[in-house]
Formats: sequence, structure tokens, C-alpha cells
Amino acid sequence: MEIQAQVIRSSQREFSCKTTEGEIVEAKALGNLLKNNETIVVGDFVILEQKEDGREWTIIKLVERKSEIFRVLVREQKKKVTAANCDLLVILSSVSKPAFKQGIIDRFLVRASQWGVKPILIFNKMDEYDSTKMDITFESSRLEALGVLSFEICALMGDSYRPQFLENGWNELQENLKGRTAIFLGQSGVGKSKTISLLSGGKVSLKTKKVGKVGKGSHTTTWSELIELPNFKLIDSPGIRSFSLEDIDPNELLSYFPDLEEIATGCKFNDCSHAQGSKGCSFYNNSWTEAQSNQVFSRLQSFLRIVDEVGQTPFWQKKL
Ligand SMILES: Nc1nc2c(ncn2[C@@H]2O[C@H](COP(=O)(O)OP(=O)(O)O)[C@@H](O)[C@H]2O)c(=O)[nH]1
Ligand SMILES: [Mg+2]
Ligand SMILES: [Zn+2]
Repeated sequence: MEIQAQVIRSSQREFSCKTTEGEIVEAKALGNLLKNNETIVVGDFVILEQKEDGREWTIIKLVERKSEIFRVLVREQKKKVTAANCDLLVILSSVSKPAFKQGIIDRFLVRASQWGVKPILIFNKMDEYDSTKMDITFESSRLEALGVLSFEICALMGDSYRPQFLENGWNELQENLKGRTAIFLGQSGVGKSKTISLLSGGKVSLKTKKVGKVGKGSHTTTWSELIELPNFKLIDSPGIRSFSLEDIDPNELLSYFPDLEEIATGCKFNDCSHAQGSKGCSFYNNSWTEAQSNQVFSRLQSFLRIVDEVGQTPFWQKKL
């Protein structure tokens, strides 16, 4: 018998799969599916076959992925995929502590662009919002110019917090999550666990360490998991939390800033570094309004900072 299923938990060679009928079964994969750095990951749709004699299931085929969450193993020039079929990247930021930072948001946007996954942004801890520290309407229109929707919430209050600055609050966030398979990213302490727990109606707590099978000594593993919430699916994977961009090819970076790439087509020289003082650089040669200029240069600053960082470490020293 053959059936389709989605991988909801994976370790090296064993996979928990949820069948189209909603049953959860444990399966091993055919050897050729795991060769040459190929892997089966959380979120993958697979075809399972059951042996005639009993209850053992085997993954015999991997269904083509719609998207991949990955890093590049620089030395091998190979992708290391950690999750599949994710269609929403939820970037969480705090407006108080830790302080909101454009640079970090832009880093996550690089990943969204590289992975081909739609990003949205949550401004959390709005109960502690202080307009002298940051301007949420400016930040949200900066993101809107990049096609990124943002939401204003307080994870401590959930539904009972009413947005004051943006159109979108808790209800709109839930609306946007509906039916999606999402990954939440954000600095430590911004409120990911709190927000997810609230979104799940208290059913999910990501703080819990997942401990390996009882009886196997003190071995503790952190699994990648796909968690089904009432409204959407959540992918939780330890491999994606770091926001280091060390594995990004400096020559590809500009393509992950499509807004800047468009402007850069006007630069006089192909190898323009877009740094201040570059000859014929279209970033320093234009008739933008102050608002446009603020927008562009805040993005350019993020770009140049990342270029600096990814360009400095020789590839053989890069560890992922
Ligand atoms: N004031 C305030 N604190 C919050 C809010 N959301 C989360 N926190 C607190 O911020 C801290 C970090 O939250 P947590 O969910 O663990 O963040 P994570 O590291 O991103 O998972 C905890 O002490 C939370 O109680 C919020 O909306 N307002
Ligand atoms: Mg957490
Ligand atoms: Zn330039």
C-alpha cells in the first residue's frame, strides 16, 4: 500500500510522518533518498509504502518541494536544507528590549529573499513602546516600501491589546497566518515563545527541550518539528535560528536586496562598491526626496555592513 504523508519530525534516519488521513507513523527512508547530502526534512511531502507483513513504513519517494530553508556549506558548495515547503517567514522584533534594529530585520529579509519565502514583520512588546526610542510608523512604511506587511502586537495581552499606530494588529496577524506553514525568526528575547504559545491557545510551548527516547542515557536532541496549530502550521528547527549570513556569496548579496539592485543598474561601473565616494555611483547621484533618500540609505547601510562581514572571512575559515 502506498500513501502520501508529510514529515513532521526528523532525526538523521527516522521520520515521523502524518498521513493524509491524519495518522502519525514512524518511517525509515530508502537509502538512495539520503545519499549525496540529500536529506528528507521537516515539511517534506513523501510517499510511504507499508510492508505487507506488518506495520513497518518506508519512505520511497520525495515529492518535489515548493521551497527550501537552507544554508550553504561554503567549502562543499552544497545546500544544507533544514526544512521544506514553508511559505511564510514571520520576523519578530521587539520595540523595547531588546531594542529594535533595522540591521537585524534586513538580515532576515536577505534570508527570506534567498529562500523565496514571503516575509512579514511583527512589532512586539507594544505595551512598552516609547516614541522617543523608535518610530514605528516610519519603520512600518520602510517595510511596506519593500512589500513587507507589519503587525503591532503585545504578546502579553494578545487579543485585548488594540493597535494604536498601525492598521494591523493581533486579528490581522492571525488572518495572515491562516493555512500557512510558517517559521518564526527573531533575536532571543523578542517574544517568540510567548507569541507562539498565545497563537496556539496555550497548547504549544517552545521552551521545552525535547529529550531523546527514554532509556538511551542522557542523550538530548533538539528536533526539527512541524507543529500543527489550529490556524496554521509552525516549523520549529534549531538549524535556522542563527542570523549569521556567513554563508552568503558576496557576489549574490545584492540580488537579495532587489530594491537596491534596481538602483545599482544605473551605476557607471559594473564593479561599483556603492560605498561613499564611488565614482559614478547612482546612490550618490540622484534627485530623491528626503523620505526616499532615508529609505534607500538605511537599506544601503545594511547592505554595506553585510558585504563587509561576508567579504572578510575567507571561505575555508567559515564554519556553519
Ligand atoms: N512587556 C512585554 N514583555 C513581553 C512581551 N512578549 C514577551 N515578553 C517578555 O519577554 C521575555 C522573552 O520572551 P520569550 O517569548 O521567551 O522570547 P523568545 O526568546 O523570543 O522566545 C519574557 O520575559 C516575556 O514575558 C510583550 O508583549 N510585552
Ligand atoms: Mg524562545
Ligand atoms: Zn554604485
